[in-house]
Amino acid sequence: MDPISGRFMRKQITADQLVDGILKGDRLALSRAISRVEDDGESARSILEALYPHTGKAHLIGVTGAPGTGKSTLVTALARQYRQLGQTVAVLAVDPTSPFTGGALLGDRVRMTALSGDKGVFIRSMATRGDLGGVSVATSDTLLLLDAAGFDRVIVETVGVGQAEVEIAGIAHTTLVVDAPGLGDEVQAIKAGVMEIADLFVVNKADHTGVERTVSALEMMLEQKRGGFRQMRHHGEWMKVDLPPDKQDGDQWTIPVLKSIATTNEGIEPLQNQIEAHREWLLSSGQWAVREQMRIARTVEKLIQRELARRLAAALPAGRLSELILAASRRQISPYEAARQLVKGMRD
Ligand SMILES: Nc1nc2c(ncn2[C@@H]2O[C@H](COP(=O)(O)OP(=O)(O)O)[C@@H](O)[C@H]2O)c(=O)[nH]1
Ligand SMILES: [Mg+2]
Repeated sequence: MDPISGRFMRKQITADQLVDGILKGDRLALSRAISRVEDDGESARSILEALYPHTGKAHLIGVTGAPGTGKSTLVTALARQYRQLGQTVAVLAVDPTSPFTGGALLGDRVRMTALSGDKGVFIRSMATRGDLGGVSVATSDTLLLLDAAGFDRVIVETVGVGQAEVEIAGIAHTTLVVDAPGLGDEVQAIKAGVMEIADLFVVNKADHTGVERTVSALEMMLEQKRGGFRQMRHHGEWMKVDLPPDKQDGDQWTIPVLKSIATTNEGIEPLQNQIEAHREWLLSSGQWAVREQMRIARTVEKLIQRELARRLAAALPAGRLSELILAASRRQISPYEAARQLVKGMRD
C-alpha cells in the first residue's frame, strides 16, 4: 500500500490484533510488537498492559560477560539443547555497543540459521537507546512480550560493558556470567560487580590454554565471598517481600563454575542441567517470588522516573531554561540560583 514506509503499514494493525496474535503464537505479531517497543515505548504501552496478565511463566535467563567470550555461540548451543528437550526458547541479544546494522548483528543472523525453520525458537537482536532508563525498559518490555508469547525459556544476552550487565541481574531469574581464558589477569577480567550478580559461572573456550587458571581464580573469588549471603536490597533498604512462611529461611545456592566449548557443544548439557537446578532452587526456596518482586519494583521505579522527567520537562517555563543558563554562564547568577528559579517558576 505505502511503498515509502513499512512503518505506515505497521500502524494499520491495531494493538488488539497484535495482542491476539501474540497470544496465539503468531511470530509476525510478536516481531511487530517488539518493533513498537523499540520505536517508541508509548505506542507499545497498551499492548504491554493487555499482555501483562499472561506473563510470569517463562524462566528468564540472563547471559553476560566480556565481548568475545563466546556468549552468542553458547546461547545458540543452549537453545538447541532446550529444543532437544522439547522446550520452546526465545533469545534476545541486546548489544548497546553495536548499531542495528552492525557486524555483531550479522554474526547473530548467521548463527540464527542453525536454528531457523524451527517454530519453537525465536531469535531477535536489539540495539538499545541511551535514553533515561532506556536500556532496561526496552529490554524488560521485550522480555514481557516473549513471556506472554508463551516461550518456556527466554535467554537474554547482554554484552558485559558498563551498567547493562548489572541491570540484567535485575531482570533475569538466573544470571549466567561467561568468562574465557586469556583475557589477561583473571581477576581483572571479572569485575567486582559481576561477582555479585552471577548465579552460575561458565568458563567457555575450554579448548584454550589457561582454562584451569581461570576456573581456580573464579573459585577462589567465590570462596572469599561465601558467608556473605546474597541479600535483597532496594535503595539500601531491606526489601520487604512476601515469602510463604515455610520458605523464610531460604537455603543457599552454591554458585557453580563450569567449563564449556560452545563451538563443539561440549559442556552444554551439564550447563543446562545447572540452569534447571537453579530454577528448581528458586522455586523451592521462595527466591523466585523475591526476584519477581525486585524486578517489578525496579520497573515501577523506572516508570515513575520516566513520567516525572516528562512532567518536569513540560512544566518548566518555556525559554526560561536557556535564559538562566546564559545568565549563569556570564556569572550573573549561580547554577544554584538558576535551578531555584526554575523550580519556583514551575507550573503545579
Ligand atoms: N575456540 C573456541 N572458540 C569459541 C568458543 N566459543 C565461541 N568461540 C568463538 O569465539 C568468537 C566469539 O564468539 P561469540 O559467541 O560471538 O562471542 P560473544 O561476543 O561473547 O557473543 C567466535 O569466533 C566464536 O566462534 C569456544 O568454546 N572455543
Ligand atoms: Mg554476542
